[in-house]
Amino acid sequence: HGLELDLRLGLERGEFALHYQPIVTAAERRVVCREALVRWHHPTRGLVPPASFIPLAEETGLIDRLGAWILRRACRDAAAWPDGTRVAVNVSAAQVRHGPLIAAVQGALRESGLRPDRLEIEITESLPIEGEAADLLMALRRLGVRIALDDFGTGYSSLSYLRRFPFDTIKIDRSFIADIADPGTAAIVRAVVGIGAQLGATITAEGIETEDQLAAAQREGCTEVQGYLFGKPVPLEA
Ligand code: G
Ligand code: G
Ligand code: MN
Ligand code: NA
Repeated sequence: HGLELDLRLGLERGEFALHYQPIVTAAERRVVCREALVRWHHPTRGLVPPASFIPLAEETGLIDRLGAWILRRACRDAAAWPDGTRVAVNVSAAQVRHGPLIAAVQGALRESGLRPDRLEIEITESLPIEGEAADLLMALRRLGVRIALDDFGTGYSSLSYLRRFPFDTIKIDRSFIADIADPGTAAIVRAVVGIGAQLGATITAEGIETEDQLAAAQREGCTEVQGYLFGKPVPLEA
């Protein structure tokens, strides 16, 4: 597999970079977090999007090394942010299932000196929270790291998921925001906000692209928002 070899070489040659997308308060649009999104600057293929190499990295087990690099880089970057904002890092189900994720998180925190509660790990409903995965997530949480549920509402088991783990943040999938002008969809968002409040979780609305969507998300009670309206993923310098 040509791309697999390239992936290995790319890790050695430092071809990966992190882009960051801001997450802001709904009320004041104050930046509270930045989500790290990995990019691959391939020498001949150009910019390869994560959807084209994350699945391959998962299949080949390279995700553990790539994931460790992402965590180290994100924590080091965030430690230098003077405003004490959080950094969010996406983690694949494969990393939680069999990866040495705890050691990677601990190493990244120790090396960077980042306070654990400034790191938020994003997982999706594609990860069954049971057995070792549940233990690992709880261990992360005991380190003081925040755990976010990404793309909430797109899986087949959204509600039972909330029962299985005390998430610090629930990110409502952008498909709900795209359709929030519909009263039925707005009612679902409102209900999720209510559940989140009872559980003590922060509710983030993803994929806000227009002022109308922002107004609606705010009206339904979302406290944090993310989307192209506030900024696309960009290199740290930007
Ligand atoms: O940035 P972009 O919209 O191309 O990201 C597409 C998807 O790739 C995201 O939804 C996310 O699930 C995944 N992704 C992006 N960055 C990372 C990362 O650092 N680690 C993992 N595991 N997945 C990522
Ligand atoms: O699955 P995850 O939420 O991690 O995916 C993050 C990706 O979602 C980002 O890399 C970005 O490309 C995409 N994204 C972020 N904000 C918006 C938005 O406002 N509109 C759309 N269409 N995509 C977005
Ligand atoms: Mn995410
Ligand atoms: Na998402």
